[in-house]
Amino acid sequence: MDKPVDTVLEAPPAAPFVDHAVHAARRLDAAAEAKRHDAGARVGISRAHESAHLHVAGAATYVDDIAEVDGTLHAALGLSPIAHGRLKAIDVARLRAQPGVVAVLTAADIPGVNDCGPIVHDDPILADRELKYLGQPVFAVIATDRDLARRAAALAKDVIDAEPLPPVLTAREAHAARQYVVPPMQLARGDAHAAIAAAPHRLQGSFSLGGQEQFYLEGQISYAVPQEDRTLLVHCSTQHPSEMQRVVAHALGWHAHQVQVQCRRMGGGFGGKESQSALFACVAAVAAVTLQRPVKLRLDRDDDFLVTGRRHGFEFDWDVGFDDDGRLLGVDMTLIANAGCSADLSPPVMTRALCHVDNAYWLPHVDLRGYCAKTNTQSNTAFRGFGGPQGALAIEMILDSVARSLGRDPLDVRRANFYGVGERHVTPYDQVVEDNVIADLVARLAAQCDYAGRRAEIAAFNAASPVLKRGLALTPVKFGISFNVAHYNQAGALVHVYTDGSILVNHGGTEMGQGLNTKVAQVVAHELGVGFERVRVTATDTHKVANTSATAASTGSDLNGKAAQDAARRIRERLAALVAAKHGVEPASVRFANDFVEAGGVRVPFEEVVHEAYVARVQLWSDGFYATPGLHWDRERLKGRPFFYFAYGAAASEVVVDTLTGESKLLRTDVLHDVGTSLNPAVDIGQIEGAFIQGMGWLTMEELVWHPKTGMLMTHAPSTYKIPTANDCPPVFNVQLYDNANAADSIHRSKAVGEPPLLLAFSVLLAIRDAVSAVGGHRVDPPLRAPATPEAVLDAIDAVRAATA
Ligand code: MTE
Ligand code: LUZ
Ligand code: MOS
Repeated sequence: MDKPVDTVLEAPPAAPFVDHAVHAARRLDAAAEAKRHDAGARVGISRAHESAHLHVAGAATYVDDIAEVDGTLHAALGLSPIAHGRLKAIDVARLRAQPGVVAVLTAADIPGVNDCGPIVHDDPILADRELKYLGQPVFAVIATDRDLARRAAALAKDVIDAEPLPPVLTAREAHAARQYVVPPMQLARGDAHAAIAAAPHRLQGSFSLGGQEQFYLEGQISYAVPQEDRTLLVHCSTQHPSEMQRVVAHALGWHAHQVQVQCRRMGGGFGGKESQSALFACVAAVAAVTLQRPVKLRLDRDDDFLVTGRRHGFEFDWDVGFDDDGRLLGVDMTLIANAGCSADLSPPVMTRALCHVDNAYWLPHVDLRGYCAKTNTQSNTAFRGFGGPQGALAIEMILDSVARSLGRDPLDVRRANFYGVGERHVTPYDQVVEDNVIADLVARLAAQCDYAGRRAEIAAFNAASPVLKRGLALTPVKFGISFNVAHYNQAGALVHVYTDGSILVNHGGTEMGQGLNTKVAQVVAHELGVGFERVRVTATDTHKVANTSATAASTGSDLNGKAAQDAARRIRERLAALVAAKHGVEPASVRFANDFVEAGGVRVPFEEVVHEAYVARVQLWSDGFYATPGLHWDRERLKGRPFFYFAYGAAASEVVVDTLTGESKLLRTDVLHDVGTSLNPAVDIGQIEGAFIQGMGWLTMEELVWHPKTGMLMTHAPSTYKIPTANDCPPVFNVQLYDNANAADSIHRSKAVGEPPLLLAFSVLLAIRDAVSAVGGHRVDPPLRAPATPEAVLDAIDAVRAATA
C-alpha cells in the first residue's frame, strides 16, 4: 500500500531543466530505497513532501486561506516616516474619520505590556515616545476591509507629528559612537597578538558583507478570533507559536492559557518568523480583544520589507599571522553586526557568528570581538544560518587572501588549516570536534569534480581571454547543530492511534516547506511498523504541545523527530506487552513491520491489534519528550559544548565574469554534503539545493540600500531587490549526499540539513573573486565586497587594474 520514492523527480521536466533533473535522479538510489522499504523501513526513504499534492494544486491552507469568520475586520499599520525622532502626537481623529475605519490603536491602547522583544525588552509593539526607524509601526487602523484600512494607514506621514533627530544609519557609524544593543562579546583563546607578531607572515584587511531579506513567499500575517470567556485563538504564520502565545498574553495582560496559537504551515519563514511574527500577532490580538471582533493583519510586501528586519550585514576588520604553508597562527578580528534599532535575536546571532569563525579550521590563537551595532534601521533577526554564515565567510575570505599572498592554491591553504587530531581538534570555544570528516569529504569532492584538472584548464582559458575570466573555488562547511541557548534544545509530541489504526501526530515544530512534518510522519510510521499513509501530522497548536521552542537552528527534525519517536515507542511498547502476554512470548520479540504485528509466529494486521488493545483498555495515545543531552554553555566566556554535533559539506563552483560589465554567471556547482543517514534523501537534496541558491542570492545579487540621509530602505520590493530564480541555477548542478552516519545519537543517525548548506554558496563568491583576481594575474587581492553585484565586481576589477598598472 505504501509505495516508496514517489518523488517529484521521477519524470524529468522539459528543458531547460533537463540537465538538472537528470542529475537529481541519478543522485537518488531508488532501488536501494525500495529494498529498504520492503524490509519495513519508513525512514531513509525518499518521499514527496506531505503537502506536495496540495501545494501544486493551490489547495494548501495558509493563514489567509482560512475561511473568515463573519464580522472579520482588517488591520493595517501606520509607519514612521522618519528614521529617528520624538513622537509628539498622532491625529487619531483624522484617521477615525476615514471611510470604513472602525478603530485606531496606538501604544496607549495596549492593555498589557507594550513590548514584543524576544530576549531584551526593547521592542515596542507600537511606537511610544521615540521613533527608532523609518517603517516602525506607530499606529494600527482597523477597518471593515483591508483596502480601506491600508488607505487610512497610508496617511501616516500626515497624521504623525514628530520632532526629527539625527539618525545613525550604518554599523560603522554606530560602532564609532560605541552605540550597541547589548554589551560587546569576546571569544578568545591563547595569545593572538603575540602569535601574529611572531608569525613569518602577516596580513590585515577589512571586508563588508551585506544583509539579506528572507523574502518568504507568504508575508507576515496573523488572524485573531475572540473565543468565549476572555480567550483568544490566533492563527499566525510563525516559526514559534509558544513565543507568540507568550507575547500576545503579555500584550493583553492575560495568562498563557487564555491564548491559543495555531500554525498549520508557513509559506516560508527562513528565520524571519522566529521572533518577528510577534508584532503582527500582538496587533491583531489587541484589536480583536478590544473590539471583540475577529481581526486579520496581513502585510503588503513593501510594508513587510519596511517593518521587519533580516539577516545582519557585517563589517569585519582582521589581522592574521601565518606560516609559509598558509597555516593561521594567530587571528584577530573585529565583527560589527548591524543589529538595527533593538536587540531582537542579535545576541545569539553574534554568538553563533563568533562560534563559526573557525569554520573547518583549527585556529590556535584567536581574539574575536563581536559588536551588535545599534542603528536607526529595521531590527535585524534570524535568517538561515543565524550569524554562522557571516562568521564562517570571514575566515574563508581571509584564507583566500592568505593563499594569494603566498601564491598558493587556496584549496591547499584550506587543507593545511583543517581540523585534525590531538589539540588540533578543539574549537576556540573549547568544544572538541569529535566527528570531523572534512578532509575526506573535501578530497572526494575535489576528485569527483576534477578540481585540479579544471584549475589548469581555467588558467589556460584566462591566459587567452582578455575580457571573459573564469574562476573556480572549493569551500568547506562545518556547522554546529543545536540552539546556542542550551535550554531551547527540547521538544514535545503527541501521538494518537485511533481504533481504525490511523494515526494523528502533533509536535512542537512548525512546517515552513522544509519537510519537517514529512520526516516526523516517517519516524512515527517506522516506529509503529506501518505505512506512511496511515500517519497524518496536524497543525502546530499551543493547546496540544506546550512550551515549545522555535523551529529553528535546523533542529526541527532532530528535536521533534525524537519526541515523536518517544511517544510512538511508548504506544508500541504497550501494544507489544498486550500481544506478548497473549502469545506467551517476550515483549521484545514482538515485531512491528509492513502494517503487521508478528509474535509467536502469528501475523496480525496492525489495526486488529489496535482494536484489541482498545477493548482491553490500553492507552492508545501518548505524549513524548526529548532534550538534547550533553550541552553546556558559559555565556560570559563563550566556552563550553554548545553543539550536539557538526554537519559538514563542501561545494566547488565555477563562474565566468565579464570584466567589461561586471556580470557573472555560475556555470557549474558540485556539492557533497553530510546529512548523516538521511531520513528522506529527496527532501534533503531539495533543502541543499534551495539553501545553496538562497546563499548564492545573498552573496551575488541581493542588495539592500538605505537612503544615506533619510534612512529609507530603497530596495523594498522585488522590483529593486533581486532574488535568484530557477534561471539562476547553474546548468550543471551535481548534489550528492556524503555517506556518514551521525556519530551522535540523533534521530536515526540523521543530521540537520536546514541551514548548513547555505554556506556552500561561499564557493560562488570566492570563484568570482578568483576570476577577478585573474585580471591582475593573481598578484593582487581583489577588494571584493558582498554581494558581488556587477557594480561591486567592476569596483574590484578597477582596483586590481589600478594596483597592477
Ligand atoms: N526550507 C523551506 N522550504 N522554507 C523555510 O522557511 N527555513 C530554513 C530551513 N529550510 C526554511 C527551509 C531555516 S532558517 C531553518 S532553521 C530550518 O529550515 C528549520 O527547519 P528544520 O529545523 O525542520 O530543518
Ligand atoms: N540560537 C541558535 C538561537 O543557534 N539558533 C537560533 O535560531 C536561535 N534562536 C533563538 C535563540 N537562540
Ligand atoms: Mo532558522 S534562521 O534558525 O529559523
